[in-house]
Amino acid sequence: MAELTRRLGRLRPAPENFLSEADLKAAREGRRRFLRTSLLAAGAAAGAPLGAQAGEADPAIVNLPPWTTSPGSPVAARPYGSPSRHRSALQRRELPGLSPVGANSASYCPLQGLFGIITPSGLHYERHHHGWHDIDPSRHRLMINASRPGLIAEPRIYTVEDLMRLPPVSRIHFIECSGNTGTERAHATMPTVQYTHGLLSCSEFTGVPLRLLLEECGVDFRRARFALAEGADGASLTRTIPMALIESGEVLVAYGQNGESLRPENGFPLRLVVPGVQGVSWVKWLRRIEVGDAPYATREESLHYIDLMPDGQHRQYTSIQECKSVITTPSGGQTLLSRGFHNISGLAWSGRGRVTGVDVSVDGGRNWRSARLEAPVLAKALTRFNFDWVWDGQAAVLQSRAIDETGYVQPTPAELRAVRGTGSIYHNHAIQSWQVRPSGEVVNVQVV
Ligand SMILES: Nc1nc2c(c(=O)[nH]1)N[C@H]1C(S)=C(S)[C@@H](COP(=O)(O)O)O[C@H]1N2
Ligand SMILES: [Mo]
Repeated sequence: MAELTRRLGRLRPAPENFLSEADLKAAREGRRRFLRTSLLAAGAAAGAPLGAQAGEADPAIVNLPPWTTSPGSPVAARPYGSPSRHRSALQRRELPGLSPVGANSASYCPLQGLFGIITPSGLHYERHHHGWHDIDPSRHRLMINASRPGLIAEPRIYTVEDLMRLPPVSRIHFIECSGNTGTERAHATMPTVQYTHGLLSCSEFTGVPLRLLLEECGVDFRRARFALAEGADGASLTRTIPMALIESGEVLVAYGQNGESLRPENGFPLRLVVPGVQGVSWVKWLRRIEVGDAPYATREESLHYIDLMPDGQHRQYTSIQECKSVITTPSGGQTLLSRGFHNISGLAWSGRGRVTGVDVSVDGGRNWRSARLEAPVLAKALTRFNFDWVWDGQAAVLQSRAIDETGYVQPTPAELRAVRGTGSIYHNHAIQSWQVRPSGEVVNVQVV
């Protein structure tokens, strides 16, 4: 970890901001103007209105820009659209030194630059145990079989087209790697929210409830209490899924993501969607479901994805991602360029259902006030919250604390450590703190 942190020290903060250098320059100029205006309006407290006085000769108003005086690009210039080049700094990023092999690695979602709750598919975080493939869907199959006779009436093999002919459902859900925020379990390490919380994304997934397929195969649900999901990648990633989750109808065999087919990195042509459950169970490039009557104790559930508890025992088959939240703006690596009004914005989620509230503290957890939850607030999906804040230029520590419909309150790092210790790298869902320095710089700190 020390090595990792040392390497990270070399990361330049600028690319972690979603603002381009030009944006930052403009913002700094705006700040100078702001200071001038504040001086003029002597006595006016923090909270001076944004924007310049219209009397000022702003060249962006006075001179007609080329986009007003010339024709734009033709409609057919981009058969498949892409983001503005002015937002090219907004990228998923790999953690330097996390893995010596790019095919067994992760990329982090730039949460600091996203709005609302849906993750653009091209910025969805990635975690591959053995790299990704762009699988030819015509050569892909989903087989459903059983570990022993009697659990299923008829094993079946589905093509992707077969599945797309069945009645589809579309649902918005978050997916979070259980290793998300794992680096922060003992102390603050990562410089930005992208690296502390970026193994998190939220999409609208479209597919077929797995229950429907199992019903078609005549599964004996009284005896088949578990299912094994298997991926077609070289990792042959396998995870046990409790049948109760499948019977609830929530588990999907998905082919759609945000209105189009899954991206290859996210499992095209088929992936399992297991709402509320840790990312590893959302098997990508799904090729097989085996129904059985006992958990499978695969490599990914006996060697990895187990939680070492303070008493030396391992928790196995942990799956639900607990209630958690994080402030994404302002967050580590960003800089507040002026005193005055700042919107504090963040994300909250719970693997157990809906988020019912988010509290925000600007003084390191001494005082809390409720944040606004923005619609829609959906079960097992990201929820966006916003909070009005006037920064007085003093040091501040920003925190958010989420509560879900089961009444579970997101714990402090100390509370979580008291029950879980620091041995596990998984399931750290403790409160995150960002310190705002008088200089306006925002840094990762841990308040226990
Ligand atoms: N077949 C297969 N499925 C997989 C993985 C994998 O390596 N192979 N990685 C798992 C892990 S650990 C996570 S966190 C999620 C990541 O999904 P994403 O890459 O779409 O974000 O996929 C899971 N499903
Ligand atoms: Mo993961």
